Amino acid sequence: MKDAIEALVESNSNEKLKQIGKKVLSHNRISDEECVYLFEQGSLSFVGFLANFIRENLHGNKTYFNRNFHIEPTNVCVFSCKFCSYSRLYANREEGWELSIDDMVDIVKKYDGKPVTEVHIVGGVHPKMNLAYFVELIQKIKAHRPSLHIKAFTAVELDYMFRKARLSIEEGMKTLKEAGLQSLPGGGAEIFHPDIRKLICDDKVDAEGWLRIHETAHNLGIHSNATMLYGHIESYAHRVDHLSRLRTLQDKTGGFNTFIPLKFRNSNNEMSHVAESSIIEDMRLYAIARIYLDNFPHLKAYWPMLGRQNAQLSLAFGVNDLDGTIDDTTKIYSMAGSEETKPVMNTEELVNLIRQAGRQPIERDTLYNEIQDYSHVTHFTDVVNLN
Ligand code: V47
Ligand code: SF4
Repeated sequence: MKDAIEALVESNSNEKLKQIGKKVLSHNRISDEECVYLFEQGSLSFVGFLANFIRENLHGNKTYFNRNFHIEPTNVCVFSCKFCSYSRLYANREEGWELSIDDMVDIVKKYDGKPVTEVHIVGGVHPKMNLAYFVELIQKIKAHRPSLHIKAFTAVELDYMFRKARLSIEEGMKTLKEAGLQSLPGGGAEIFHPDIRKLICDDKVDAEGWLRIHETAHNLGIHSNATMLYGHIESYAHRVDHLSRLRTLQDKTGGFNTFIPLKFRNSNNEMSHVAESSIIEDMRLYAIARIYLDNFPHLKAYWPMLGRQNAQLSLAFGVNDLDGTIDDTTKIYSMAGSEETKPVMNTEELVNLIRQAGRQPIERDTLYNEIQDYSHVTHFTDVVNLN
């Protein structure tokens, strides 16, 4: 296999691409400038072969998924990101939803006896849902089901919560950790570069704040994910700036589990005039992210945003994780124009999707400990479709 890729790299008539390819095949890190060049000049097949080489070196054929469900406490939000199809401003909150702690614990109870391992909790930034509210929520979920891993709150939600509570990031994170929070999702990162950030999400936490929150979490032993909202008004240089800041922090802490590119969807938001990226551009981005982020163990395709078939395709372009069953009772993804109007897959559907792509389905927990190899499983225990 390596011989075939070496031959492909060697036969490239572009000397610079050839040098970058050789670097990747000998496990050397590419520079920011080389990464921009890959975005500008790397064909889908060129970056795809390199990314697949890295992916198979790290994980072989293994493709991870997780049995999880989502809770969105509210879609009311004090911020006004231009790409957001989901939030309702606090002033218009009659159009929104606000779940009480009991409502959310009831959602958790619906999974009693089902083999889910993770609850993912992310929502809008509601001015009345403060740190004390979320501490109580986490404690009640943990009291009900101690083994359920709680992955909750983007850096945007945390920044607001801690500032309102007048706590330092470290104090706030420690409080949530003591309550039972175990890891952080990667949302809110968008595009770090200030030139873009000020145009698409001016009023929420900036790049430095986002990175500081994740760094503090890592230092407290809380792992996290990182995202990038791509395919709108950002340039290749902005993407590389974003990836570079993540790679630098990961060198320092090693606390990121996975990188999740989020494809910008243009329905029902203030950026509907911006065209969505092509599938080829999506796959090139996955591949280049896999090549550049040499210190990130995992690359995830978030199928509700990308669509099932494209997520399946991404398994040939560096991706080794498909998130999970997700079971989401709200409408965040269909609102933004995703193909997935109801983001739920049962275990059998997920496993088949991975098998059809010629990969080996492995159920993981949030921290990527392997739970079960599904290569030869024929009988499935359902965890979703509860409604
Ligand atoms: O930060 C909002 C994105 C994110 C749109 O860590 C949009 O496992 C595309 O954090 N088009 C929140 N994307 C979601 C998130 C997440 C999701 C899945 C897994 C994980 C994880 C984290 O959703 C926001 C923003 O970047 N988003 N609007 C849109 N129109
Ligand atoms: Fe609020 Fe998040 Fe939507 Fe921004 S992306 S408006 S922070 S819910």
